[in-house]
Amino acid sequence: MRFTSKLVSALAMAMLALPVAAAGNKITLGFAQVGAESEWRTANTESIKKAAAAAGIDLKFSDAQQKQENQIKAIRSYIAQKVDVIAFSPVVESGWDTVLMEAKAAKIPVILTDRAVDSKDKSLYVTFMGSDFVEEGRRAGNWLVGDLTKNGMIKNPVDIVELQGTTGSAPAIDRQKGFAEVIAKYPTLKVTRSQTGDFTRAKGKEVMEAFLKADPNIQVLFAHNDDMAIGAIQAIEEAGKKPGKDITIVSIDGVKGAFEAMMAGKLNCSVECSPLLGPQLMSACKDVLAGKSLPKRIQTQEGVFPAEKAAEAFPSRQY
Ligand code: GZL
Repeated sequence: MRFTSKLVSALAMAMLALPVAAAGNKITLGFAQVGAESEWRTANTESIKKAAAAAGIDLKFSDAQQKQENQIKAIRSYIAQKVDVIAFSPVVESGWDTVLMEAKAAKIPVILTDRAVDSKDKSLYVTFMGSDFVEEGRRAGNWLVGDLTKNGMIKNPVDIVELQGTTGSAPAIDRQKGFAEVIAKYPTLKVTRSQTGDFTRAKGKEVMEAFLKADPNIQVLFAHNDDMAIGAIQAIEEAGKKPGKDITIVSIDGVKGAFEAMMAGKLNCSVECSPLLGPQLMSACKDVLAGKSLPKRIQTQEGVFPAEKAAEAFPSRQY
């Protein structure tokens, strides 16, 4: 008799310890999105919303207009609403420890998607799922070296300008690092100007206009995302030059607008960075709440699209 009652009370305790969601109720996910700054972000938001609906997960969603204080406010409101799990794409790497400790104190698991944080305390989040941005920068650099070698230009001095993503963001920091690592091996390749275009078309165009005024000999543009490259293409055309011919352009994301620009001969290469993280995020939410352990890092797999491959690949693109 004593043994049975002990077993019953142990089971009851175990049930109490499980999050409510795991007991068969609908999971509530609070997602704090960066903003709506680019085609990539729009596709990422769509992937998350569609995947939540398909997974039967109740999604609370906020758009921070690329402001960290708005993301922090949103995370705090999810904590107050006692959601089952929180996920977000940190607009910048730093300044998250305090709010993540509040989520930890409230026993709400946090999943990082797309961008990473620089917190030393890895216990503040369950997993980080997203691309390897340093590798994306290397791929852009390696494509450029291959293209310049093929065109017999690698031995001559080449002026490269760089449109950086949002200052302090993981993709901007890491893509710049990866690209610089590759071109450092070629003394003729120099990044003569590098400035943030904040991942938007408008800012990319504005900064490229300034670059063109300052340096009429620009031969290459490396843009940290396709939206800034598309803005820069407009600036190059308005300056009376041919984008993709007078100025070689390599960018990152692989969005529809980039494929259209490549098929029009205005963009030379787009390194893929998949925004389609929704399904992976929803299964991670379910696993966490079911008490399963997740790897600290879940990396998305992606490729490189030179212009000559764009037309063939375009019909099967999902974003
Ligand atoms: C990368 C993502 C970046 C995209 C931009 O994973 O965070 O933010 O490259 C987007 O297009 O704005």
